[in-house]
Amino acid sequence: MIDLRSDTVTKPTPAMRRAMAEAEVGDDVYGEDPTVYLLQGRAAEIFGKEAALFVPTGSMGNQIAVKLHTKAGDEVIIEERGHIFNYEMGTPAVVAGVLIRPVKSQTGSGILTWKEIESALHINQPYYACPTGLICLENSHNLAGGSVMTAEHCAEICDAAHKLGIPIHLDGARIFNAAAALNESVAELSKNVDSVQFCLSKGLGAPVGSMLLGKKDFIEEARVWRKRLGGGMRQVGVLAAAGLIALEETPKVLHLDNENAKLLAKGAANLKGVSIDAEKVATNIVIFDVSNADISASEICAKLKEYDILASSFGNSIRMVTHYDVSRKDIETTLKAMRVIIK
Ligand code: TLP
Repeated sequence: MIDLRSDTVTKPTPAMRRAMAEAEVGDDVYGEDPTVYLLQGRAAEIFGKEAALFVPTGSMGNQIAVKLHTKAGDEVIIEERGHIFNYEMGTPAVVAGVLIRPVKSQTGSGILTWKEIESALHINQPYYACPTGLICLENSHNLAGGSVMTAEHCAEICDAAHKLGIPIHLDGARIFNAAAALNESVAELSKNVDSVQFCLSKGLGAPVGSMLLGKKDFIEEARVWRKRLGGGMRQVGVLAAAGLIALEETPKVLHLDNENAKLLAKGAANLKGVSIDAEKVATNIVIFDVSNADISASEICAKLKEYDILASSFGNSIRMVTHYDVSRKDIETTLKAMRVIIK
């Protein structure tokens, strides 16, 4: 199988499996798991943040951040295709009692400008408007085709928001892919944000887990909310051990996933009825529109399956995500199959 549905499908590498087998563990709810502490310390060091917390999923990391930065009745500004808004099951409303104010990115890149954010803010408004409590950014931006935000752009938004007393949370599920594409450190890409979440279990290849980072007090509070939400895990060093390897080793090779995505996008762009601007594919996500093809997106995915290739369709679009377990040869095989299917 060539599984391009997501980078969440990677299997732990032999080195991860060995580390998991040998991990020193303790009860992390008692704060006694040495491997979790190592991972949290290392993540905080890499990101230049005061503290980090190991959480089971990216969604939990994001939602704890939304909860901690806001109060019920606040509004949260987010680009309209943002994951926190579209794919986290309404949790901001359920857990934090906040409203999402989705904002369209006029360029289509998914990367909001400060001007776009500013026009959606509610500050010092009459009593009937929901005050803006938080701005959420996403880098890379999943549904916008893995687009990236530069460190300068993020810093500009943070500066302007902070002047108004509004915090910023960064959903950096794939921030290491963005860092590889921009040739920038993840610390720079998240420098001025109040909190950042990144996933160990996506492009980095670990089987489970995400990290939430921020100030020490914020992370202590996050620890309470993790437990409240059922995310207090016990001898979880077995997972943190894989996470440590993912964090140290995988960023060195992520540029390959980005290059494979580019190759895939270029090949897809040449097919009749397929629309994608391959030049804009910067990281490991490739989303293309097939409305002008004589076969639907879901039919294309069903046919690809006959070639042992998995991809996801939504509406008239298909998403393919490259990762550790997909080689350049797999991309060539996929393009070959697509050339037969999309005539
Ligand atoms: N994204 C998944 C699906 O939920 C769509 C995927 O296959 O891409 N932020 C971003 C930007 C994400 O893409 C995801 C997962 C998350 C957060 C949530 O991470 P998990 O799945 O660990 O809760």
